[in-house]
Amino acid sequence: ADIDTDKRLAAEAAVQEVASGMLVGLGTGSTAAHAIRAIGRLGLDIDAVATSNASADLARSVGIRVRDFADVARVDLTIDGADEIDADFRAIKGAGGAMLREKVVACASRRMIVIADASKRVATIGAAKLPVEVLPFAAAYVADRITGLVRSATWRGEYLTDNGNRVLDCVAGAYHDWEALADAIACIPGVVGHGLFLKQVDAAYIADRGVVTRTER
Ligand code: DER
Repeated sequence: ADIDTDKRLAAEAAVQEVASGMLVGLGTGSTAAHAIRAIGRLGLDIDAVATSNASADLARSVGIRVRDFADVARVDLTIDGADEIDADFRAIKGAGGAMLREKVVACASRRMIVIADASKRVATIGAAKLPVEVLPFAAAYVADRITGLVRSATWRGEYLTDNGNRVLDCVAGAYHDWEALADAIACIPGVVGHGLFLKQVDAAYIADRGVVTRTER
């Protein structure tokens, strides 16, 4: 099976956990898009919240009722992709630029599942760039502060997130204290989000050449 088929298989396996009456968090990216389409095909009586405008549009296009997350405090189940996920269920997310809303929805979820093809499964996170969402007002200040914390930090051009913020793609390197790094980055005033998901993931569905493996934290 090719990579996209694996993404679809992982998504379709995870979507079996969606039940009528649930409020479901919809992730962002190409793997999450497979989950959104699969949920649409199930035709269940669910409400959804989306982690990006793109995912909200896709969900509505396949008949899923999407609510404004601002009106919602708790989510039953969130299904989302990742750039990397390791054996301790630590993930790096944000290649798609949605990590701030993804983090909020993941933290509001009773259960959060990562779906991915095998290329995302790593022994330990850190090879993938670590995206940091930055308030434009604070751009130069945050870039200066973050340089002391990571190996390198590069602006994702003029890209703006759904929240109107900019993104610094950081190379953390073979870090050992990811909690300390996450805290240090998060407390820089002007940083509004980052892609380290160290505690949010409860389970993973990983597809490798047509075979899906589910693991639980
Ligand atoms: O940006 C994100 O967090 C996405 O979930 C991303 O990490 C995964 O995108 P993909 O499914 O297209 O690889």
